Amino acid sequence: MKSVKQVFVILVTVLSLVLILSACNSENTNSTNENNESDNNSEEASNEDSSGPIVIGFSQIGAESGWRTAETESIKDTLENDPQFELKFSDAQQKQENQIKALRNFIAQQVDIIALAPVVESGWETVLTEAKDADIPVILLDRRIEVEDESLYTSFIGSDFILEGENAAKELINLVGEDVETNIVELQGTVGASAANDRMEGFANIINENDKYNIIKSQTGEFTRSKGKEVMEAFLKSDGENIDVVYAHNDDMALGAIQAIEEYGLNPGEDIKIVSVDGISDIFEAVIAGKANIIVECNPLLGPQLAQAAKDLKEEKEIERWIKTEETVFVGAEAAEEALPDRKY
Ligand code: GZL
Repeated sequence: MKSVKQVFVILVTVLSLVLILSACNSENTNSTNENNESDNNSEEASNEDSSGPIVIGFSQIGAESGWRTAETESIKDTLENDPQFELKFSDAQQKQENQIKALRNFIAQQVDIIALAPVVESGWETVLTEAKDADIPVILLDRRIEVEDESLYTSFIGSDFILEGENAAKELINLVGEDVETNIVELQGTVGASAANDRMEGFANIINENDKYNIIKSQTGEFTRSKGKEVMEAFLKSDGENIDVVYAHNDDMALGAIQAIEEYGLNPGEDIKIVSVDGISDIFEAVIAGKANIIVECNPLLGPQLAQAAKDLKEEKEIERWIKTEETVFVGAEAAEEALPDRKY
């Protein structure tokens, strides 16, 4: 018959064994959890790896200007040299119907993200609704769109065109003087493009406050050098001696106008002042040569911002509705000469 003491010792031994075993067990559980967790992490990691690159379908407007070419290069350089991305590129040759076709293609290929530089502001509801129904986020590049349902696009990466137009007018009045009778001809960008509509609006906001400044002619030069020259030739033919300033919505049209003014027999930059938007290197050369006067910068190097936005979207992070590009203004040959060596487009 076991003594009470012996029974007690046995009980204590059994109890401590149970405690030790349960402690080991919970340790194992933790480590199993940890293992599971690390398995999950590695599985997640492998998932990310196995999910492959972020596929971006980019519908570009075309190659109408030096600015547009610089934007395309920035996006291709950024995305095509980074294994995190696969870029599907489409050039619409300035036609909205080609952009709509390209977007439908991207939807059919189930890309991860659609990037769209919309040639004009309207006519996007149907195809963007198809993208939304396919759960493909759309990022607008460099031009805006007008839609009732703002959820049809996730973000706009680009400039404040109204501010660009206002800055162009303010710098012009600074250059010429508030009390000087000044007749302006305006070379508009592509009809219906937000960049053209807003640059016109911003410029008029300031000019209309001063009755000495008058926009006597305004017509589209389609953002191209050749059309800008052609329209300027017509302006000179009808109002030559009466034109004091050219306000061009982009450098390519300004450079075409400079050519027309020289062929007409006047001195661009002196007889007729030139105010232009974009900031491609050719316009810096023209200002340095005294053939143009004011450059309002519009940054086309949007590749890095698009890449960052795409990564953030993939990681389900919030992105800003408007990812703004920072820009400045250059007035006169000295400022242009100083800036030119650092220009990247
Ligand atoms: C601006 C862009 C405009 C440029 C032009 O973001 O849409 O289109 O100013 C280009 O040079 O053609």
